[in-house]
Amino acid sequence: MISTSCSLLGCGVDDDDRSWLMEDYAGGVPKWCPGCGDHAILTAAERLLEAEQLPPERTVFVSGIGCSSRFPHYLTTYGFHGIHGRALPIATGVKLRRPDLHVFVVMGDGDCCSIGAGHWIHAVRYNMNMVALLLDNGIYGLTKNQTSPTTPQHHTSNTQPKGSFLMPLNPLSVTLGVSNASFVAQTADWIPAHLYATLRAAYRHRGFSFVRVLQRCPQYTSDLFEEAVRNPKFIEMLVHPDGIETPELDKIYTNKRVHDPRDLDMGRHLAGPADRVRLGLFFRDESRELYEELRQQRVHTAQERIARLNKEFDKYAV
Ligand SMILES: Cc1ncc(C[n+]2csc(CCOP(=O)(O)OP(=O)(O)O)c2C)c(N)n1
Ligand code: SF4
Ligand SMILES: [Mg+2]
Repeated sequence: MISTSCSLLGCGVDDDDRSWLMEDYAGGVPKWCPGCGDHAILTAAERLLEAEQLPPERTVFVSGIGCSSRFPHYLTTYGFHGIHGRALPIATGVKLRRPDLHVFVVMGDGDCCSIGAGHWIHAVRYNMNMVALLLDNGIYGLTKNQTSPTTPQHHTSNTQPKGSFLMPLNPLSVTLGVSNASFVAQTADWIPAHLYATLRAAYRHRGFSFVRVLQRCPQYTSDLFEEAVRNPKFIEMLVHPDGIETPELDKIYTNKRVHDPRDLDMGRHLAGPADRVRLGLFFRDESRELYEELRQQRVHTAQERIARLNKEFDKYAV
């Protein structure tokens, strides 16, 4: 941190006097495997925090359980390492009570699309102003190699050693199918410029921003994105002046498709099966209603909160 302010401790220095560097947001040393895509996603998040100058004490990262869900430990913002599959209801509660906070949710594919699937659908429908990141490595990483809903068909794992029986669930199509969806994007951990631009667009969107990040897990699904990592021809960038633009990548990723993110039907079509990986903004609509505005609640003062707590405790006093 550059300046000397200390408004948290009540020294009376304005928040405006403070400024933050990327390293101010760095928490514990990540324990992820070498080459894990989560490292790059964490770096992109730190870049965003610095660029947007988000005060750590007004920013919350909420997660469930999984390798990806260790995210809050590695940041100095507030964090809530929650329960498997329950990151979204926790974040919903935080945002409803404290709409002034910047809320980010980090989930794995097991966390979001399996045990947390019910919460995911309703969080999209609630459309609260927060960023939800699905770090999709197509496997349960933390528990060491079990099939998840996004595991490709025939991929072998500890739970399905003869190969996954089912077609994988498509997180983009699911999200785009929920009423009140307002921002749906896809990016990849190995393309830092696109990853950062996507996080920035998601943060700036007014509403629930769902970002699926294709995340490499060299430990259990090392072949999952290999073709797309090695050969940019396997990637198609969705581009539009109102979408996610990365001109610095133009010479590398030459497959481009103009897609107006207001076109939901086309967004759904593009999210469907394809012979290449599509990255970019599939849909955005800022006019959709936010649940926290429909349910606007007054923020209580510290004294009021203490009084309410004491009243509650008094009920159980012997
Ligand atoms: C209620 C409950 N069920 C199961 C588990 C065991 N568990 C912990 S993490 C996890 C899956 C993690 O996979 P994913 O969400 O894809 O995250 P990743 O580790 O791949 O980042 C499971 C099944 C648990 N902690 N709690
Ligand atoms: S098991 Fe996979 S997802 Fe977990 S830290 Fe290692 S590489 Fe990353
Ligand atoms: Mg996973």
